[in-house]
Amino acid sequence: MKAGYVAIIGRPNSGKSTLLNNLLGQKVSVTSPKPQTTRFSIQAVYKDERGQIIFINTPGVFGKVKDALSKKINPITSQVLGNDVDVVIHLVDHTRDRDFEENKILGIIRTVDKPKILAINKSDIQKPSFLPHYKFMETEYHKTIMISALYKSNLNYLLDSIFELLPEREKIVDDENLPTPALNIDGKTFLAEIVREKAFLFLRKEVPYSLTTKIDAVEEKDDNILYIKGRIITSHDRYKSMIIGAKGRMIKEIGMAARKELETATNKKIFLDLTVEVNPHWFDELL
Ligand SMILES: Nc1nc2c(ncn2[C@@H]2O[C@H](COP(=O)(O)OP(=O)(O)OP(=O)(O)O)[C@@H](O)[C@H]2O)c(=O)[nH]1
Ligand SMILES: [Mg+2]
Repeated sequence: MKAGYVAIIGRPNSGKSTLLNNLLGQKVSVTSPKPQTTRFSIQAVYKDERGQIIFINTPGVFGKVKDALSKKINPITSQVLGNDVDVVIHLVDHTRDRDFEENKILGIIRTVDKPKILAINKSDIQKPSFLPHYKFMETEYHKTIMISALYKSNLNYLLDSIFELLPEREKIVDDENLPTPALNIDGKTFLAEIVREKAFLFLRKEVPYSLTTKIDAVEEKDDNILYIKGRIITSHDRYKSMIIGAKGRMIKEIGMAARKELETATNKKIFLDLTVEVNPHWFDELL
């Protein structure tokens, strides 16, 4: 059989997490319209009769790194590529101009001597398009594929192309009874990510970047109810009041959206108890 590690690399917001989720057919990585949603690399297994692919999703590489959070997040992609990967997927968004940020990624990718696929995402959008800017890069890649990660178009062709490039090898992980869809995060981290995703969706401007989320307890009560206790931790008092919102409306909205999604995913009734606290040093503990 074929087996190997496949890294998904690209600038923030190009659709890497959306692509991973839709390749797998289940959500393992949170997504949002805001850049730098993903903060750590997530590994997940795809398998079919041809073999096994361990996808490694990465956080988007920022062009200009100024803040403490980006400084922690930006090197992750280079670290992933420093390990053994068999194929690299460079995901680009043709609806955005190819600027120095994309060149920075290209620079990182050029250091890797492995087969590379240029996947041009968001093919469902016609305008604006900077397609010629990306087509120009084609010669550096084994293959160029137009896809829509969101609408799942051409993903089968992308998978075919990945399998073609992967080596013949035995299974890398035992994929029969994986406890969580993603290999390197536990259940509580996954729940915390869902809450963080909703915070990214509802909160504006810099507020999502001021916070992280933690799940402290998950208890199963007898009548199919899951009791989840979580915290949103932010760096400043002024953000805390924005996260809570007038009359507690914002935190309620975030909690409700997270609860709905978790109920669908687990098929259980969820009781989600969310509180907000301030800790200016939460960056230090980031994975
Ligand atoms: N129209 C369209 N939108 C897409 C497509 N793929 C992703 N998106 C949207 O682009 C935005 C960013 O998607 P993500 O998957 O979070 O992007 P990412 O590359 O993981 O972003 P970071 O984690 O911040 O690096 C979301 O609003 C997605 O819905 C696509 O094929 N077509
Ligand atoms: Mg992402």
